[in-house]
Amino acid sequence: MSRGLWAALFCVCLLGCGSEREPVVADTDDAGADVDLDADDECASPYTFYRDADGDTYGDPRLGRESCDSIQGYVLNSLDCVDGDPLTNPGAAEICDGLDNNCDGQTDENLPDCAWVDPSCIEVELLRPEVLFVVERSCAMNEGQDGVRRWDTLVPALLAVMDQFGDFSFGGLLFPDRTSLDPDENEDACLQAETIPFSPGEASAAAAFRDRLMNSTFAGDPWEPGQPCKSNPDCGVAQALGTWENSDGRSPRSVVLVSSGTPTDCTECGGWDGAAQNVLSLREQGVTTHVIRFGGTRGMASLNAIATAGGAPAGQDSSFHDARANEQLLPALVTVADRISDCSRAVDLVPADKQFQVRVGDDAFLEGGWTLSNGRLRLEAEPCARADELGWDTVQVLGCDR
Ligand SMILES: [Ca+2]
Ligand SMILES: [Ca+2]
Ligand SMILES: [Ca+2]
Ligand SMILES: [Ca+2]
Repeated sequence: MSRGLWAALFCVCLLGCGSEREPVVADTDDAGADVDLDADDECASPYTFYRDADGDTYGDPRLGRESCDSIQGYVLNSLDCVDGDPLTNPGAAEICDGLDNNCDGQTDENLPDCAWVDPSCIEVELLRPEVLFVVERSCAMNEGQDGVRRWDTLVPALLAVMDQFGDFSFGGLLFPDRTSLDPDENEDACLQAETIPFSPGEASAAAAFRDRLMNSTFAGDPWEPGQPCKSNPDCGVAQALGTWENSDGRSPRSVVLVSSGTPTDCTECGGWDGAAQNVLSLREQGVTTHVIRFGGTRGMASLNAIATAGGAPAGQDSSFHDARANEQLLPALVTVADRISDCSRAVDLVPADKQFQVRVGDDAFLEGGWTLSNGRLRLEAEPCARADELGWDTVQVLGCDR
């Protein structure tokens, strides 16, 4: 056997020879025809050769043949992942084409600017979670700590969460309602909360709620906290019930109730018991209610009851999220929003005959790192962290022809 032949054989074995024995190989004559180096075809220990149909020197792992001698069109390795394409093999460079060119199981890896989409692919829509803030603006919100009233903590915290979770649809309502600037008139009545409802996927409600919140920090605005100095979370929750009347019910929906827990002398909507009942009714409609106690020291049992009925208790010690102090509010809101996000999104109709890939920014995940079932895309830790970092708007679900 020539030195050159041994060198060639060594190279092939570096790429994955399964056997440690000295292989029997064929040499070729000057015309290129095989010459049997081992006259005895019935050797004791034959080798497995693999079909190399595309001639790239890498074999098809599915098509092995045992032989003592080399076979034309066969090689000793089984490393080709596409044996119909000589440009796809472990020695090839990865290029941006939606395919795994180097047979490492990953597609378009380490190509930062690659966002290749096959024209035969369709995009599956991710549905935005719909979150309705139900926020107390009673006179309790004019109290506070260290000279900072609760309202001046609450408004920026709500705006910050709406910014941070920009892929949610937000709506909101403030209770108690105040339609008259005459305090006496408002003191006489336990008024309903006024809702800023939203349509699925629309940003306009969030913008309207934002404007209302920002204006409410100015004295004289109808929605500044204060009169009537009564709290009616029962009516707030009752208003929430009607919010999704025109919704198609596909998006996951949540209420986030922010209340001081101050007892109300308004019972038009059933008081605390009525609020818990309405939260149960919301749950029957698929709406989860999260409760944040902001400031205040009272109403804890009632808030616990509402939070338990809402289906998303905070933890073992209390069912509501506790933001007794101003600085606890933003973390509580973020915790709730994280739970609503839950590394998952509802998805629009998923065609069954497609092969799915999920992209988070420029990273593509053909399989692994995510599950797509029961109308929900769920990302595992790494792609979820990436989605949180880049924003869920960068997450794409593509269904491509197999
Ligand atoms: Ca091949
Ligand atoms: Ca190939
Ligand atoms: Ca690859
Ligand atoms: Ca590629």
